[in-house]
Amino acid sequence: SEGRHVGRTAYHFQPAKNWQNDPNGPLYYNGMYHFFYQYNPHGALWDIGNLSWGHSVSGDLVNWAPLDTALDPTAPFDINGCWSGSATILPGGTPAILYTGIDASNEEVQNVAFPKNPADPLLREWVKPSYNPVIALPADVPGDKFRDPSTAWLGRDGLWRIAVSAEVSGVASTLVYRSADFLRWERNAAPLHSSRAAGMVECPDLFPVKQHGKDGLDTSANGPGVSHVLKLSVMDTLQDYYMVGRYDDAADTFVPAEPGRGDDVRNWRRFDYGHVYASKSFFDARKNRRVLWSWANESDSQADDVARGWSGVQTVPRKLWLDKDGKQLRQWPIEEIETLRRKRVGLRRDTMLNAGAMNEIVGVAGSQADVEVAFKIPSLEGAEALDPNWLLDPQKLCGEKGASVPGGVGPFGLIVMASGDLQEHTAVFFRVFRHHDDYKLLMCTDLTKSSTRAGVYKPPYGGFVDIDIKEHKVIKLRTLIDHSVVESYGAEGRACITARVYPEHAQTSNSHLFVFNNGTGTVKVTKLEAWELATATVNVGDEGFIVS
Ligand code: DQQ
Repeated sequence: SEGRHVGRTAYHFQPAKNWQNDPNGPLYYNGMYHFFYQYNPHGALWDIGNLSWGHSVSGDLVNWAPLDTALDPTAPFDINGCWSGSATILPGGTPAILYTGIDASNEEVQNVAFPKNPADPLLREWVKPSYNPVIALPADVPGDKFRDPSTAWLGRDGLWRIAVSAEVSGVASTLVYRSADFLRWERNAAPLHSSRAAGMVECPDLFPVKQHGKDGLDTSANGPGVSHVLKLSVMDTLQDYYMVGRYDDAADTFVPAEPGRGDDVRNWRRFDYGHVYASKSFFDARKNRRVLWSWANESDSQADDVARGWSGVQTVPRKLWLDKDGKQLRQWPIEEIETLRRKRVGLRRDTMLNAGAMNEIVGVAGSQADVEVAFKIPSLEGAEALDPNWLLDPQKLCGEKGASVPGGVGPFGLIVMASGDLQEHTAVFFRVFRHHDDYKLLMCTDLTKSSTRAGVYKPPYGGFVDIDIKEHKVIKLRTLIDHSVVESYGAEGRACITARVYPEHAQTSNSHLFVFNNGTGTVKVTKLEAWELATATVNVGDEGFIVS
């Protein structure tokens, strides 16, 4: 029906219909990418007792073919739901899944599952051995607070480790379990991380990153030149946070690179300042990179979800690596997305944007595009002074100083998903502030004008970009526009903002795209390229899908 297609994305991962949430068990096996996800096969809403693992396969992380669900709540150890978990490639190359089952007494336990036939390139069927659960609920953990096993990694002692989220005697903890055989797991006395401050965390991810270069590492890699990243999803804010640090596999300890941020995860760094949660990474051995998936929920009403018949998308898979500063991660859409680029338009090199400039980018469909733009700031002189209070709440600052509020250096950026009369538009922009002898770069995605519809969550999103702006006089922005998704990468992947938008005009007319400057100081667009993107084949059936 027509309604189903409103806001449906063209190249973000979605099942054909129904509800999806967390990314689960991404893996690369025998030339094929597998993606699993929290899925309700019975409807468009999350349903506590009805979660299965949806399953799709791909040769390129862009085009996906749907398969039958991989895990369904059918056994005593998961009869009330197959919740989130991860995949691990075992020695010999066979994958294993660890996931949380909600058992017959409504308690969270950890289960294992294996491919029924490892020779099947599609890994269609998964077997849940009857000896499950492999990890029962510990006595000091409430039945509803023990979940989300990570991908396992091997220590030098030859034992597997996994991280599991739990609330232990009221304290949000990331527990580590060890195992020699993947079946019998023993809990470490000390958690990898714990904090009284933030409440329950979910979906822990611990993975290594190279200190130099953009290549990824297998999850078990460690040693000289390797740092680790601990990522936790905080229920309280529904945000993902990470910390870079040193993981010691002898003691199973994680020492943060930025101890000043404390143990309250809410003060750690963010992958994304927008609307994403429950992210999970995997090592892509095919291209030697670490790839991150994240769930972006809908921001309209449940009634809308039901009417459409679906809910939830995944962000574009992102390559992820450690910045030279040893503290922040950089993210970039996997290069395969560029295979969707079709018609290309550009702006004349070195176009000057004076105060109030707003140049339309014509010639590409504004609702399905990939835009890359570089802004050169000739002078930082006019930058507004930063009120120190603003440092605490960049999101609020993005609201108070929106795209229409003139500044000194900025706001400049893109206006996307705009109606012809501009009544509806989403602004993605930067603004530079002077802060003592230094500068701060703010990045925002402002949704307040994104739709004329009421009952839609339309906040301003934003964060400060960790970059030395005196050195980088060129600020780059890449925005992926996909009907109801505006996914932006600021300053070469130093800050990301993913937003969901529901403009009314998109149902009947085209969306417009602009580059703008609303600062008093001129900025120069040294480069602007925009591509219309083709529609990927995402779970629309298996015609044309070739198994190599
Ligand atoms: N969603 C899953 C849980 C996880 C939560 C259930 C995070 O396993 O903790 O659908 O979104």
